[in-house]
Amino acid sequence: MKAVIFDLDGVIVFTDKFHYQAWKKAADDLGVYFDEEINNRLRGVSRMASLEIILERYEGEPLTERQKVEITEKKNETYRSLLSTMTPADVTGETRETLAEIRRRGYGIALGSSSKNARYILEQVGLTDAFDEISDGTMITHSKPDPEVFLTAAGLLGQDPADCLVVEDAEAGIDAGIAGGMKTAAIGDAVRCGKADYELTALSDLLGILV
Ligand code: B16
Ligand code: MG
Repeated sequence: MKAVIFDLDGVIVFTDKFHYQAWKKAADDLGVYFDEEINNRLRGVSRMASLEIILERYEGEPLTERQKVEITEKKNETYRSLLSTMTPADVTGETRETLAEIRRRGYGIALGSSSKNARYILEQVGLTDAFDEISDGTMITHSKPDPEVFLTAAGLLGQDPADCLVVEDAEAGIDAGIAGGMKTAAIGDAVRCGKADYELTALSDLLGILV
């Protein structure tokens, strides 16, 4: 392996609670039931696809595409105001040291996130410089499990996908890595799917893989 492509939410930072609060507000406005379990299904999924999952329980008047866009825009405003409270203290020392050591060992490092807020989050937590390249939700048309975000990252790094390791917390992300012909490492929730080449209990486990 020559490079590592990291997912953001659920791997480097943990913004689930903010997504939950913002989607809960949107769901309450729509009169739709929403809980943590439904929120877990939104992991790694794009903003509009997340709304479609929430609307599975919607029983009101059919919504137009324009209304759906307005709902996602409003959700994003709530989400960004919550993100504005993030600071460098929201990234663990273990995460910072693991990224720094991987760089020291000569591997390329990229971000491969579905989020359109990825750059903002990295700025908030002071991690922008830890990545050589950033591929995010603003640069792709197909969301995970499509491999586009990871293939874009590999392209920016100038690496063959087969030489890249994708680190993911979502099954959709592991599927995307596999579809892109990359090696995959699962952490958190994604371990349960049993599809990854490596299963991590902590991010620093990567240092035992990337020798
Ligand atoms: P945004 P990741 C994903 O980020 C999140 O896991 C997912 O819950 C979210 O819906 C998606 O980004 C889009 O985020 O609304 O900020 O564009 O895990 O791929 O880093
Ligand atoms: Mg994730």
